Amino acid sequence: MKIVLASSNEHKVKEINEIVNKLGYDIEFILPEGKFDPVEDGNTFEANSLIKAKAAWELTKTWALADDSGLCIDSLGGKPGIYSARYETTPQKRIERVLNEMKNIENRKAHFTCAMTLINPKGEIEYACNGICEGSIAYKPSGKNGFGYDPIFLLKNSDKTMAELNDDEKNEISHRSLALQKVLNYISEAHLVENE
Ligand code: ITT
Repeated sequence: MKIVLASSNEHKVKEINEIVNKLGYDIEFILPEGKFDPVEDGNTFEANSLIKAKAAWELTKTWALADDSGLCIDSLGGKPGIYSARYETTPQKRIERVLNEMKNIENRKAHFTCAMTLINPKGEIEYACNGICEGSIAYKPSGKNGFGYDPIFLLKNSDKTMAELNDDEKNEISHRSLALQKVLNYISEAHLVENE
């Protein structure tokens, strides 16, 4: 089974295909051909996830899954939140902005969240869910793996950042992985594809 991932983020599709392969599902996620950049003007992760899933379905008229995700920091009132990808112009600058805004703040509690929406070939919402990964904001970046805010996201009950985990370790605990496992369970239980 092929599912279009409503995204232009190659890190996401790589992570998602690794998780699917590890769990033994006969599913391949592929990015839409050409430029995929729908206007994400929703007020929530769920709304933007639906916008992206519908845009991918419009292009392909086939199964489409969207992942809208981001970093929410308690002391910043949930920011960068839905603006995570647009908080600054480069990943490096986004990290610097967060560290600057958190400079004198003691409560560093934060979480990654991921809202997934699966659309069927008729263009209907087949399934939607969320995944959350709890942690806190480090005082400085560390680690080279992953992407985005991973180098400043300290995992709960650990002294490691998300970027210090290898791919398998991240995929065991990430917000994306937790949401994706719910989607895969749904696909399997609805017999849309057989689990190998
Ligand atoms: P698409 O919309 O094309 O899927 P995007 O990167 O713009 O790609 P989002 O709108 O969902 O995706 O924004 C997610 C941003 O949140 C992403 O660019 C990162 O900055 C951050 N983010 C999401 N998941 C992350 C993860 O696992 N590790 C680190 N940062 C993450």
